[in-house]
Amino acid sequence: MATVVVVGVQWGDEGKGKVVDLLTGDAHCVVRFQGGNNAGHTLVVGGRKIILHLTPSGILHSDKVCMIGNGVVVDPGVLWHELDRLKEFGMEVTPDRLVVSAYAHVIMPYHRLLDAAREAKKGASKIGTTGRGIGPCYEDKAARSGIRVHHLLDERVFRERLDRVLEEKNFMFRHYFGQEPLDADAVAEEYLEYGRKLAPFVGDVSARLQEAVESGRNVLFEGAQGTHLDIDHGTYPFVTSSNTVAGSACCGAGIGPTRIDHVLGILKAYTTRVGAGPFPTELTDPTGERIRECGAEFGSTTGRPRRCGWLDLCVVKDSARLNGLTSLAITKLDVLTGLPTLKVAVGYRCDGRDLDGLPQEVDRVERCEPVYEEFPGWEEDIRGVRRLEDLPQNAKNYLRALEDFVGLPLSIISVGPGREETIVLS
Ligand code: 2SA
Ligand code: GDP
Ligand code: MG
Repeated sequence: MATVVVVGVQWGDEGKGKVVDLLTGDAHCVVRFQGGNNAGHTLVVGGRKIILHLTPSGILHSDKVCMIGNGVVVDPGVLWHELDRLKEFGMEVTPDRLVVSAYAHVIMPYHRLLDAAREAKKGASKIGTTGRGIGPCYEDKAARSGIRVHHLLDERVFRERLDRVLEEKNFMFRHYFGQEPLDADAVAEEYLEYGRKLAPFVGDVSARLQEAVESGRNVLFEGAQGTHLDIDHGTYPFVTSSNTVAGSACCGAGIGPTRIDHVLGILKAYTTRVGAGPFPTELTDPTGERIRECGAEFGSTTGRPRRCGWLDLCVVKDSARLNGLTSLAITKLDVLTGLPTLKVAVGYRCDGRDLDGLPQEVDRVERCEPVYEEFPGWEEDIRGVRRLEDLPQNAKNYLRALEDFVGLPLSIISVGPGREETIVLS
């Protein structure tokens, strides 16, 4: 296995959590490198379900180390809540099992307020963010006015930075958004307390990774959101505020590109998107409804209904290029059971021209009409299948066409949410 970056190749919620949990069995450590608690990664183990927002999806393996890299934005209140939930789940997380980078940026209360206020101001043209303060936190990081985890550990430095940044934020709240300003003392008290609790978990993720890699240990890098939500390569401005592509693992964890051996792309057997933005193969008809119902397609963080549509192989092919994928894992194949015909987009018609990839500009994507290939479906329940040869022939044909079109092999086929509901090919 060596070092593997796992990324979603669509618009998120491909089932990255399930696959990372499964692969953790062979890994030494699992690292998150971007995003924050906008992510919702679902694990179903022994019939019990847990949704992780910040903690890497390897955490249920009690002998593995999980790390939150510098590229992640950390809401400390959410992290504590999650660690409490894990304790209730029977998994106590101690500092020898979770390392939080000192350089990760902290989501502050004004980030969450700004996220909501900006969305409200945008009205109908809103992005449909998760409201977790992700964008405003990354903004401050780029503006060099962010608060990093290590700042929480030094009262004087923290207070100085907080006062400076709050002066500007409160001006905005008062004069632009017409809202009450935040009280610096109350914020400082709450966050310094988080700092005290976090202190034993804070460490040098980059150095720990170097150590692991040099001793030949297997490392998993767990992407969040999906390739087409990438701030540069996604359907801008309907994207998240971090780079979600595999290359981001290097800067978001502090490891060089020569250290990455494989990139595994996770795709769903159909497509979903939550939030606004173009989605050429979206189904707004009873078939879309049926997929939402059978696939339980509701946001793992916000509970919002996800938009559903046919598999778009152009989107997957673009992701193969953007991430340098070496193999694919397909999830939720079971959800397609019972659909008489399956459609798959293999190109687009846009402004009278044929295209084989998604255009970069959102208004052009909106004018794209998918060109579909059709495949006959299957009726058999496949959730109990554990070997490729036992899948219905039509399911095998669907998968073969996918591999041929994208030019990559499938290494995992997931046929249910449970860890064991999986066909491992290589
Ligand atoms: P944000 O909050 O600033 O990152 O939102 C910007 C866009 O990114 C999308 N986004 C997501 N899309 C899919 N899944 C995500 N995680 C949750 C889940 C989402 C939920 O696992 O279901 O519960 O609603 C996620 N996080 C961010 C978001 O919808 C915006 O389009
Ligand atoms: P992530 O953000 O990529 O980790 O995905 P989410 O956890 O947000 O959404 C994926 C959903 O699909 C979760 O509810 C998973 O439990 C579920 N899931 C994952 N793989 C499968 C599968 O093969 N079949 C079915 N039916 N559900 C799956
Ligand atoms: Mg999710």
